[in-house]
Amino acid sequence: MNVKRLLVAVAAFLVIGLLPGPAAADYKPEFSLSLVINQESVWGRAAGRFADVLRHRTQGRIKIKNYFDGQLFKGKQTTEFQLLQQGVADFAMGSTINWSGQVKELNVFALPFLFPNYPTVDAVQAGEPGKRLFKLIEQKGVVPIAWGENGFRELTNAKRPIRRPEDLQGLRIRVVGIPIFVDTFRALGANPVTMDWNTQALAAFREGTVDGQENPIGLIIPYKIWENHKYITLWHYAIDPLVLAVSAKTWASLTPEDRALVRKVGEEVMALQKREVREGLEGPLNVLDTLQKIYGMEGTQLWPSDVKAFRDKTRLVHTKWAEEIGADLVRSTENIIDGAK
Ligand code: X2X
Repeated sequence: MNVKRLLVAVAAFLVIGLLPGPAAADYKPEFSLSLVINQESVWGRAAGRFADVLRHRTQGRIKIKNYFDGQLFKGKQTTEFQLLQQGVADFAMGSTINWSGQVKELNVFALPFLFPNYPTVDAVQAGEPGKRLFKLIEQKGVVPIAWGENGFRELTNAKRPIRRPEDLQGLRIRVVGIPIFVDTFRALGANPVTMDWNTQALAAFREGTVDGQENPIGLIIPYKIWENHKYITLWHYAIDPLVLAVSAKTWASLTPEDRALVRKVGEEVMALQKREVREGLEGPLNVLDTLQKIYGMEGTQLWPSDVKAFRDKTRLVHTKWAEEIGADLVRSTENIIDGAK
């Protein structure tokens, strides 16, 4: 190589080296991420991890501020998806329950007593139904990154043990403001009351203005619901997946390299989140024992023979909502579940 060529090569190298990295200056100084819950739960900790790791791996180009406790949607948890659509929230780590008003197909996870266990949840998400749901979310202006999990939703109440549908008769049960939950609890003979989690429900549990509620153990413990509700029924009546997603507007503002990085970090963080939230529920620790011994709850574990009575009572809810969700999607979900049994 002659000297001139060498100089050109060195100059080119220097120029490339001095070019600014992916257009950091064009990014917002801070991206927002919406969450309905606090930072104590596995769900909340995952958001902290996502922000920390992304900031580190992008050398500070992407800084995320987590807005816990529903700060961005102020008392309307069922509008979180709209914040993503509008770009008011750049990111959200949200429950499919809260997004099902805008993406009605997400109600498939709330069909009563449909998912028997975790492997079927994973298989459905990884399979055709999961891919279809992600596409539907994307068509609405929100880019889904990865599935996580709040957990199977269990029932707690302050009045009595619940093993049969008759035990639920007349109890005031707080549910999220989505119609499938109202239909389900009405079909079971309860009196469902819809309330926003942060602005209404937590106070209602403390003050006893409702008799019970339904949420995964992963929230029942950190939110100390055991202080007000002595009874817990482990009935796995609905699975509550999470989705880490980003507003399409925000997504378009990122460089391709940063999009790939956000996706990679998001997938890793959410895979770990899912494992963590299941740990202790399926491991050597007997969760019922923990709830009873440590938290003083009285637990009722429903076995398949007990679940049958609840499933029979909610049969019409299934029929009605399978139609709303789309017969194809429900069939393809049920085929995977049946195949795994
Ligand atoms: O409101 C609830 O029950 C919660 C926190 O589980 C959801 O956001 C779905």
